[in-house]
Amino acid sequence: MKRLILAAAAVTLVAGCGGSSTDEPAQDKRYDTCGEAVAAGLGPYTKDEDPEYAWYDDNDGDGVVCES
Ligand SMILES: [Ca+2]
Repeated sequence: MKRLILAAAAVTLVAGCGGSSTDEPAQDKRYDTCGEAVAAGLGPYTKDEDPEYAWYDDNDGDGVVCES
């Protein structure tokens, strides 16, 4: 009987540690080009604000990608 209790405690511990991690900032799906991202309803991404900014080329250098 004691062994059963230990097993139950172990399961509880594992379940407690397996919670969803919401610490990481959620990022949008990555596409090859801004055109695809915009077509998917994503963007725009701002420099120093959105991690997705680094994925795309800021051709006009205004600190925003996937503007349209
Ligand atoms: Ca831009």
